[in-house]
Amino acid sequence: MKLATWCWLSSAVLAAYSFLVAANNVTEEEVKDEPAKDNCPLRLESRKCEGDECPYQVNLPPLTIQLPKQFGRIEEVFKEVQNLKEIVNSLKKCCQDCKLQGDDNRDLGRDGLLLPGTGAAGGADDNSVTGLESEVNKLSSDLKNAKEDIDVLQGRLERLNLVNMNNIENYVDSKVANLTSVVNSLDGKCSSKCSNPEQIQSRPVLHLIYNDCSDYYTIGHRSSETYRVTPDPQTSFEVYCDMETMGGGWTVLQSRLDGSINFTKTWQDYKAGFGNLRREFWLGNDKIHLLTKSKEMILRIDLEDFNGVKLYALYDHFYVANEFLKYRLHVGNYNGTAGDALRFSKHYNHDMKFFTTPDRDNDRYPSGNCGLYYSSGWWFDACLSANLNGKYYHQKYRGIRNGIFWGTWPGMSEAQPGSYKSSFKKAKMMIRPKHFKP
Ligand SMILES: *[C@@H]1O[C@H](CO)[C@@H](O)[C@H](O)[C@H]1NC(C)=O
Ligand SMILES: *[C@@H]1O[C@H](CO)[C@@H](O)[C@H](O)[C@H]1NC(C)=O
Ligand SMILES: *[C@@H]1O[C@H](CO)[C@@H](O)[C@H](O)[C@H]1NC(C)=O
Ligand SMILES: *[C@@H]1O[C@H](CO)[C@@H](O)[C@H](O)[C@H]1NC(C)=O
Ligand SMILES: [Ca+2]
Repeated sequence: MKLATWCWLSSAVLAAYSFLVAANNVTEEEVKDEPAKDNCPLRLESRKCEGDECPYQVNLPPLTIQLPKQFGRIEEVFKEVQNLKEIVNSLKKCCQDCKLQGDDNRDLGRDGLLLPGTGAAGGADDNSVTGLESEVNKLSSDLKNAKEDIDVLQGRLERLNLVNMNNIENYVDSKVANLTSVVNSLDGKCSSKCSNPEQIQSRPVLHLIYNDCSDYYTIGHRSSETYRVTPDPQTSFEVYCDMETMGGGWTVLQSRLDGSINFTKTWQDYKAGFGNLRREFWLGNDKIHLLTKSKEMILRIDLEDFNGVKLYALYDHFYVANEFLKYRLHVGNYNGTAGDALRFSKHYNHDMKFFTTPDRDNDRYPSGNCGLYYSSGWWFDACLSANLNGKYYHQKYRGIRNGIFWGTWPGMSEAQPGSYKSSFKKAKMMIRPKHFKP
């Protein structure tokens, strides 16, 4: 019976609607910064006092965080959605009443579609049936309108994207990071304008925050060493900085050079990082996430084989998502000499893949765990055209290709199955802000 179909339709619309509202979208939102204030908002003054131990007072500019104005509108949208839900509910109830009525009049009912206009053709029929028909037609068009309204609202919700707390968190983080960098840059400027020139000698050391190695480079540190970075206001940790390659300022994420560290590790190990920063190590997925989240980064991969051939790959964008998103990899355009093994082909592409470890299968290989098979934690596809966390072999090896691998290396893919496979002497992954100029 057609009436039953409409009833079903209305509950389907309801179900679809609640699914859409529940779905969170992870698209990131661009946030525009206001133009910088040119005068110096940071003031350093000494209070009037005797003796040489005078207290200082630092006035920091107030921190105002403006949330996007669409915030107000999301509430509106929720209200509208709530109203619609009520309308759909009442339609549903109406529909059920109609069905009961329809059952009562079953004997008078007809087969076929109840379209507007059929009332005229069925003029000979009982009045109550015609009335019922037009009521049902009205209901069905109301329902159609409601569905269209819901579609429109769904579109608006998707555009707002504000259900996602990550956006807000990123926005606030970027504001705090910006304020910190403004304070850092004012440190030098203000001292010359401060009221008492005697204070310049004794000016207090402000706590400066270095997001990554490029900030150390900027203030004049030129030796490749370990430094403490603070990519996120709540988190700081040691990293190794490469201040030589291509101008310097690189934060090193991974290094292989002698096989002293076993890279067959668990999800938890790859999350926290392991090894020795001055030798071989994996910095850790949480740290890599914070470093790549605080600024837009580029990635450089340096490789050296046992014949002394050195090549590199450069990606003009590099981002690793958080653990909730399984540390999904995002790489930009390739440039370099080693070949684009991260995006080798349609079938072997590590971009946008989740991180997999021997104990956590997030890869695209349905019947097994690539991380377990290749003894590595990596952004496996099904399975690989690159794997810099494979086993360290000191020479050519046979069997499963589970060594350090870069599929576009000259001669690398030519080896026949069962023949000897070559590995790498050195591998290194490092990042630097995209707009950094050494
Ligand atoms: C998120 O939004 C994008 C476009 O804005 C869309 O392509 C994608 O399917 C949405 N994802 C979900 C889970 O709704
Ligand atoms: C901080 O924000 C100002 C504008 O408010 C902008 O000019 C500047 O480039 C930002 N700095 C950083 C490091 O993002
Ligand atoms: C590396 O660690 C894995 C897992 O603990 C172990 O199975 C493997 O034997 C180790 N490899 C070496 C060379 O020690
Ligand atoms: C690749 O990098 C080199 C050196 O940085 C640069 O000169 C060249 O323009 C880049 N090529 C592309 C296609 O980006
Ligand atoms: Ca799998």
